[in-house]
Amino acid sequence: MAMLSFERKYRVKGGTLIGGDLFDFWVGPFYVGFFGAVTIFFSVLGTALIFWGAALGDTWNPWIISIEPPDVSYGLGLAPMADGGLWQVITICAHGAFIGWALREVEICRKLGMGYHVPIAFGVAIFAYTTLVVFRPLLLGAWGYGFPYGIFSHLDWVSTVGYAYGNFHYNPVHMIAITFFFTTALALALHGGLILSAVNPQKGTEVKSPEHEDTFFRDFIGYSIGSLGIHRLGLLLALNAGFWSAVCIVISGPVVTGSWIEWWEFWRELQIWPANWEAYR
Ligand code: UQ1
Repeated sequence: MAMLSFERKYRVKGGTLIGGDLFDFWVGPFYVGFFGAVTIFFSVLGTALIFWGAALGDTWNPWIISIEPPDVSYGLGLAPMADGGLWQVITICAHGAFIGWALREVEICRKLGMGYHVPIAFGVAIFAYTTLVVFRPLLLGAWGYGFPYGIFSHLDWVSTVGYAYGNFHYNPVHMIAITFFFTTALALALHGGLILSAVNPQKGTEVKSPEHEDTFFRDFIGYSIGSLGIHRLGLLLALNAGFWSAVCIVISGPVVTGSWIEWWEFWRELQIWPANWEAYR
């Protein structure tokens, strides 16, 4: 069905979670809904507060502007606006905008009678952000453990926190997260390459079928996961990348203190090694 006639068919009232028919309309191609209004409200307010914070700072260089969280001495209390309070309100606005965006996706899924896979996937990204700026600061007892909102400043935060635990690459859950990121890239490269090789052929040659795609991988590695399976695998890999990223940082400090390098001493300390191990050399 042509896109425009399909849209005419599906653009009907209903499926909203909140607000009834009040926000149930489109602006040009964009569905609005109650959560579209929520997202616009928090995005505009949050962006304005970032400009306020930038005006209080000493640079307009977009690379250097930074909205800093409060000092850890404020603990879990509210800080004055110019001393980390802006960061706290901007964090609330970010959550309002992100969660509004996710629920707007849910309403669109409901209108179309589709599954909630896309908002659930986006929810995992929100969860990773919330872990950094809410869950971990709560567990450590101060909002000052959140990361600053700036281009270079957040990179410096990642570097400093990484080295505060010796060397973050020795964090085993960080290893798991990285492995999922790399495997996601491998899966998307294989999938994107396979689809283009089959359905975007040279001029004058025929488009190939899913049987060609399956056969390529059966000939190559003796197994094809299938055209539905590859998308299940891709979603699984990508969600795990975000999830284990959140886990690897939330355990750094709240669960494991000190160095991730020394953490591996547990292996030497296991009571499975013979006392006279040197005799075996
Ligand atoms: C695959 O087997 C498959 O099924 C035909 C795809 O669907 C189009 C793919 O995109 C890819 C990449 C594979 C190969 C993947 C594995 C895990 C064997």
